[in-house]
Amino acid sequence: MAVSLTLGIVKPDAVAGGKTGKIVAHLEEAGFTLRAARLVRLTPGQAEAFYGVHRGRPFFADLVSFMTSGPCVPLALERADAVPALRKVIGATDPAEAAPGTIRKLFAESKGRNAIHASDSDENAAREVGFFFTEGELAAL
Ligand code: FUP
Repeated sequence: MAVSLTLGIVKPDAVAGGKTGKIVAHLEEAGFTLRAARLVRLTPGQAEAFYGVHRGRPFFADLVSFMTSGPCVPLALERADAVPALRKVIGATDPAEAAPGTIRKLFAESKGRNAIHASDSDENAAREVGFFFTEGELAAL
């Protein structure tokens, strides 16, 4: 089990709802170490670029609107097998289908407003960590 990095984002619904601390605590209790974090409000251009793989999908405009509706908290998270571990901890995209005890089951409102993002592959994790954080920020520990 190699130690690796993944990207999580506490989404605007969870930040506005005062859930950031509880979600970060949940991640730390699940064995993740914070390597970088910040509070940022995405521009429409940034949200469109980040979710570019979903461009053209019926929910894309709502997704960009939601992700730019308020601040979010990107997190660079380190753990053994970080990508699959984080996907397991956050649960299914739709909280109605998420397993008990997962972050989306505990904190998400709906499939669209679902509290947290997690990278879905090592390749995307590298791209997404790099989207928000520089090498220097990750190394400065
Ligand atoms: P996930 O990896 O679980 O975040 O889900 P996806 O990458 O499939 O989708 C990215 C985001 O688009 C979701 F978090 C929420 C939004 N989405 C919808 O609003 N409706 C859908 O049917 C699918 C995704």
